[in-house]
Amino acid sequence: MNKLLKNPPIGFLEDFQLPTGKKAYFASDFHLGAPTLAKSAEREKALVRWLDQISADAGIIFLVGDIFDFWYEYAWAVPKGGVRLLGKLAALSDAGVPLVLFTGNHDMWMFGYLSYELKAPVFHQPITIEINGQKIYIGHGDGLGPGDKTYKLLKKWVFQNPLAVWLFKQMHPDWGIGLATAWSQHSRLTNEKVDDKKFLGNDEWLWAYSQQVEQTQHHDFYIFGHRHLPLDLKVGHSSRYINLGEWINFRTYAVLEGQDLHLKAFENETWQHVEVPEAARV
Ligand SMILES: [Mn+2]
Repeated sequence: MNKLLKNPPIGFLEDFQLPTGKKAYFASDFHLGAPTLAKSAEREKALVRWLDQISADAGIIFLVGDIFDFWYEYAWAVPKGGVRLLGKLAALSDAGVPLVLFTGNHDMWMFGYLSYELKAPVFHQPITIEINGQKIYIGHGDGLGPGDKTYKLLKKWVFQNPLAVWLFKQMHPDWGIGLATAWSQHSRLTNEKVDDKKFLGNDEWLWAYSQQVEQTQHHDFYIFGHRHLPLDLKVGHSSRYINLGEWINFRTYAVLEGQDLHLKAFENETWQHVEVPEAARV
C-alpha cells in the first residue's frame, strides 16, 4: 500500500460542529475533462453556479471523488483544466467554508497539492464522522462490497502500487497524462446512457456493503459516489444508503439540514428518484 495514499488523520472533523442555520453539502463524480472538453466546460460552469448558490448556507462541503476524470500530481506539474472549479473552491476555502475531498478511482493520485491549495483534507478511504448528532460513513465507494474483482486487483497491484506509481511519475507529463486520459475515456463514462442505469436490487453492491457495515457498527447515513445512480435506500431499521449520482446527466447532490438528509438535483427539473421496490424505500 502506497504510504502516500493512506488517509490523513481526521483532524478538525473529529469534533466538527455545523454552525446554526448552516448545512452540509455532498456531491461526487463530476468527471471534469470527459467525455469532451466542451461538455466538461459546460458541467464545470454549472458546478460553479451550484457552489455560488450553496455558499449562502454551506457550513461544510464534501466532494466525494471522481472530481476529475483523471488527476495525477507530478512533483512540479498537474493536469490542465478545472481552473474555474478550483478557483471557486479556493475562494470558498479562503472565505472560511471548510472543504473535504475524497479521491475516486479516476483521481486517486492526489499527493498534497490540492490539500495545500484548498486547505482541505483529502481522504483516500471512507471515514466516519458525526454532524448534527448523525453518524455518517462516507467515501467514494470504489473497491467496496462484493464483486468487481478485476478492479480490486488493479487497484491494489497497479493503481496504488508504489513501484507502478513511481514508474508513472518517471514519464514526461505529456505522455503520462495523455496516456491516462485515453485510458480513462475509453472506460464506461463515454459510453454510458441514463437509460442503462437501473436499480440492481440485491446486486447493488454499495447497498450490500452498507448493510454489512451496519451489522457491526451503526451509522445513520452511508454516503457514496461511484455508482453514478442517485439512490436513497433503507439500511437496517433506521439507516440509509445515499448514492450521490453524478453530474454528467443528473447533477445530483445531497444536503444535510438539521438531522435530515435529502437528495436534490441542480438545474434539473426533470430529475426524479430512481424507482425502487417498496421494501427498499426509505
Ligand atoms: Mn465516477
